[in-house]
Amino acid sequence: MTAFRERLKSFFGIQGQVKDEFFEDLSDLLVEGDFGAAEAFNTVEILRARCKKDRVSDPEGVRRELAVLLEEQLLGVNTGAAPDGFTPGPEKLTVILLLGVNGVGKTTTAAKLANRFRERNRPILAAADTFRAAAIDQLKIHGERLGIRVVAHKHGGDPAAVVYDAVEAALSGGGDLIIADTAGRMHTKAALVEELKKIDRVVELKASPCRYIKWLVLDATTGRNALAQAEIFHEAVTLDGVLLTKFDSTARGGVVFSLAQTLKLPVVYVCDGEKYDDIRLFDPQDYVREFAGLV
Ligand SMILES: Nc1nc2c(ncn2[C@@H]2O[C@H](COP(=O)(O)OP(=O)(O)O)[C@@H](O)[C@H]2O)c(=O)[nH]1
Ligand SMILES: [Mg+2]
Repeated sequence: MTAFRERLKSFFGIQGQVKDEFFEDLSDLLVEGDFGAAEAFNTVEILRARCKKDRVSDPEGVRRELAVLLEEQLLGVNTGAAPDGFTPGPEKLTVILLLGVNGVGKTTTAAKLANRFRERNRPILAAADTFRAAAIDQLKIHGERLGIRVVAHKHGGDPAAVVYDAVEAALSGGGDLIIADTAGRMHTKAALVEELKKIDRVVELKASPCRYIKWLVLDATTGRNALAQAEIFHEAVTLDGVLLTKFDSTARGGVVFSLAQTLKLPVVYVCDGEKYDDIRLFDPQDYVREFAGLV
């Protein structure tokens, strides 16, 4: 359990009746847990009103009300957002684009997803991060270990061309799911948008009708910075969801509520380690119970 969770747990562990400053302290604590100031304030105001209405005045009762409230916030945007494999429908293919800044865990997560989805699908990994030579090799190594096909070009090549070849490989019988690792460079938003527009065009022309998904990978340990990244990417390319990585480390986790409240973005998976199995579907109820120290 992280130090933050310990704090939250002991905060609710005190005896006696809650007063106004209890709610103020709670608001500060949520901010420490990576809630934004505005989201923490709003959440605590609603909580205070509910506790008054329901005549809840003990810390344990407030904690339970908080859990209900947080769960509602997540359930509002997380309903049915998390698939675990794709059943073939009218679409020939599913194309998943993994976006995100350097080092958040895109390549690792691409391998984890491919490994996980192969129970229901025939995945192909596309090395569309052609910007870093190491990324291509890294993905190839995962592919070899897992026995999953990797479509790759040379370092410096065109990412859209890699996706093109991956789609071709899939449509000629090699698979039904493409997981594309991208460079997701953010140094200029215009460059990112341009690169992705080209990939969009390839997917639309070549793979259609397909299920086309854009997931942003965020490092949970970066706290509020993760939200800033999500804002930029979402505005640039309209995301379908978020994957949180490195939840095994010091992540406090409040950013998930900001993603839901301010961007209406669901979290689909949480990764908590470097092994292939260290990925699980995001479960709003479990997440809140963990966050609020109820487990
Ligand atoms: N502890 C931990 N490390 C992770 C996790 N996901 C990725 N990593 C590590 O983070 C580092 C960067 O990952 P990588 O996939 O190369 O990131 P990329 O630059 O976004 O492709 C590597 O050392 C990974 O092993 C996770 O869930 N937990
Ligand atoms: Mg990478």
